[in-house]
Amino acid sequence: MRRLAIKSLAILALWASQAVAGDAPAVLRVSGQIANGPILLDFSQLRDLPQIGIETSTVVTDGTHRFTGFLMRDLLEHLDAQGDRVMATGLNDYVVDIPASDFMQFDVIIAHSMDGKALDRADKGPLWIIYPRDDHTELQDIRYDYRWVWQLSEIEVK
Ligand SMILES: Nc1nc2c(c(=O)[nH]1)N[C@H]1C(S)=C(S)[C@@H](COP(=O)(O)O)O[C@H]1N2
Ligand SMILES: [Mo]
Repeated sequence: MRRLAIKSLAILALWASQAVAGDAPAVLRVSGQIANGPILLDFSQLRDLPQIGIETSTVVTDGTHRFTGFLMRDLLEHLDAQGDRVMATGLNDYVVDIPASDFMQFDVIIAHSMDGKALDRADKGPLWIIYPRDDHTELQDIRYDYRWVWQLSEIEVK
């Protein structure tokens, strides 16, 4: 009984360390070719990255919106990522492979807010990959629309 309790505690501690990054719940898991991965990041860690705004239309909203988040290339650099692709996964298990060259060529952000309001998990949140669609005609293409992963939960560097 006593041994069992100790074992349960150990499992609980492990679960806690995996589920919680810092003090707050994790919102993004990053795995694959990074310096110290896999890593779980919470909102406060993500907000420590330089915050960027992008004003753009999307294929799933009316009109233009102001998205706030951080540059994908800043996150990858921060984690010392080595790879030429990123596999992005959403909470609904949607998965897409994105060439890392997109992040050098364009200011692609991982947005946490739209028009100053946190993205809702029930809608496209908590995180949504946003391309600066209105600034580049070549981004107004179905090949890029696939890469706007909403409800983003994990990225794997390959
Ligand atoms: N999490 C998640 N992101 C996603 C998708 C999805 O099913 N789940 N669909 C993708 C596709 S195929 C496109 S064209 C765009 C727009 O999808 P929507 O019109 O279904 O919202 O979002 C992309 N991001
Ligand atoms: Mo699509």
